[in-house]
Amino acid sequence: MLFAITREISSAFPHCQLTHLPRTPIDIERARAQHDAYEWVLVELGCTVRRVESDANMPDAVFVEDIAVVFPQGAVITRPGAESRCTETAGVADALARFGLPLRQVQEPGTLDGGDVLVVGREVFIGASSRTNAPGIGQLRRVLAQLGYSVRAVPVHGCLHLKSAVTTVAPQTVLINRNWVPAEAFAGLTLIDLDPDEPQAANALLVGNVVMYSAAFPKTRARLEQRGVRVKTVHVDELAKAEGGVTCCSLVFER
Ligand code: CIR
Repeated sequence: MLFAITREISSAFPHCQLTHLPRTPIDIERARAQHDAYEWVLVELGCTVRRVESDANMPDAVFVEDIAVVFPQGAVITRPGAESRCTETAGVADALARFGLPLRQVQEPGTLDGGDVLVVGREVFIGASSRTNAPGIGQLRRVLAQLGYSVRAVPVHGCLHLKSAVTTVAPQTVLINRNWVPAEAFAGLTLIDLDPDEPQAANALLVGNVVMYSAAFPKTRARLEQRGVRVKTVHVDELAKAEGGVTCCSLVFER
């Protein structure tokens, strides 16, 4: 069965972390409505959705992707690179434990955000970003080596996470912004470039054989469809004001 863990939008959401975007007013009710619609699309795509509660001490909790990396053999709870987000780990660990998944945890001095982890088959790309440091990458590399995955560290510049710059849209195929990550790191994969007018457009969530994708990027969407990718659009512009995209709002896994 396919599951998706999501997390309630905190009442403190307007006080979220921001790194590359200026702060603009966030309409929390509109954000919640967009988040509900996002969850319904996950259901349409075959997921059973489990929404974890949040509270006023975790403004960024909705971006649950950053708090864990889930593999069929177990999950790694991260140690988020933004200190304000460390309050988020316990609730996600509890939720994942209910699925019977063995849990490991990134330890100090490592920091790692799940948004920096891109799995393509047996290969795992980990972004060296402002949130994910070398000890964090080293710790995940050791865990994944035991599970038979190879790991490649990728420098990330100009955006928050690796998955702001590159995501999977079909088997062995990624959508990429080459200005933020070096394309050579993904040699051997099929690369689809985003439309240059839409630099934020690389974040797509592949569920089964359908890509969930923000309605804000029609030009890149057309490119994806020309390449035979099936796309389902969602309106997530209120969530994007907090620097989140479609991958950030769920942890999707088979169980
Ligand atoms: C943060 O800065 O942590 C949040 N405001 C946005 C996190 C987005 N997460 C992601 O791209 N995986």
